[in-house]
Amino acid sequence: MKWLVVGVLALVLGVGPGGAAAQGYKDEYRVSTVVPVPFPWGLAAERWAEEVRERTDGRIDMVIYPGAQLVQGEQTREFTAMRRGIIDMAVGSTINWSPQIVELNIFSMPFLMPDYAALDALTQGPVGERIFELIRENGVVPLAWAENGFREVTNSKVDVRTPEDMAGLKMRVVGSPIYNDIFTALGANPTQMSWADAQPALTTGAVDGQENPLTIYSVLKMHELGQNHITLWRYVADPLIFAVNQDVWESFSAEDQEHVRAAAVAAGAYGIEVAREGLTDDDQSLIEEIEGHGVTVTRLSDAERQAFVDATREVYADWRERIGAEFVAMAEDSVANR
Ligand code: X2X
Repeated sequence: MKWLVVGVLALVLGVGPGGAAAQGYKDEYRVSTVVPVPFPWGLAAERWAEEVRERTDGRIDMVIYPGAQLVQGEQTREFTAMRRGIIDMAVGSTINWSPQIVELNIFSMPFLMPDYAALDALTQGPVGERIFELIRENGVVPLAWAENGFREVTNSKVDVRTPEDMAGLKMRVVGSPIYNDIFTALGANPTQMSWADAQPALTTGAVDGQENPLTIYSVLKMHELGQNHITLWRYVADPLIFAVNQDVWESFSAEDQEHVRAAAVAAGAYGIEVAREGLTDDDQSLIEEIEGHGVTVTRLSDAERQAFVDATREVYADWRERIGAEFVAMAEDSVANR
């Protein structure tokens, strides 16, 4: 009798020896992102879904829900919703998940990563490993990295070359309190809001400025929203993480788990490539294209950049304690030895 019950249960759940696992699969897996195609973030997510569909012969059908719509646009709730199974999967920014995992703020430490090699040294080294471990401990399975990018500061009022130029600028900032601290230290007037609220705020001029990768600036045509002053300062960069709710992950056969992981790794490599296009030392074409719209792009000398570093040192020191001094030291080592 007992074995009959177990057998019936296995049938209902579609699991058990021989792995008729596909029977237990959902018709659709809901994947959360903040921005859609053609932003590099959306392209990475779409590529993941396409590769999974191909590799699993359609057994796993992933549908992208951009705009953080599965959490009503509140992107800082994405991680919790994925942990609880309200969202099956996500390609999420480290910024948006940092309210739940404080160590993710490492990528928001002002001026920690001067270049792409530094960013790679973190995601591909012990810092990245530790972050994946923390995500797993939180009931979510992380698979691979992609990239939103270095976040440059833009506004509709002035060329920003010194921290003093930012005095009183009304800035939209993202959902980790470290951003409020950074912009307050620089003398600006930061307001935290979701991406859903940021777009109308920029359109109506309710805020003077914002900070985001130039791929976001360019796809959104922010020059048409009056964001005519850009300063290249590479103060922080947010990587993206491909992840799956743990129960969903465990419902997949071992073979399909491998397909989903390999597809994420491939989509991540592609996502990083498109996120960097036109923004590297060798290829500045995206920056030049933006300048072609009459936008002023301010490039800081080392000394000028140092003034911003100095102005945010206290924030850095404060967040070193909050994130964990040992972990921050590990990151600093990785950057120094890149
Ligand atoms: O809200 C933002 O600025 C965005 C789109 O970059 C993130 O989700 C972190």
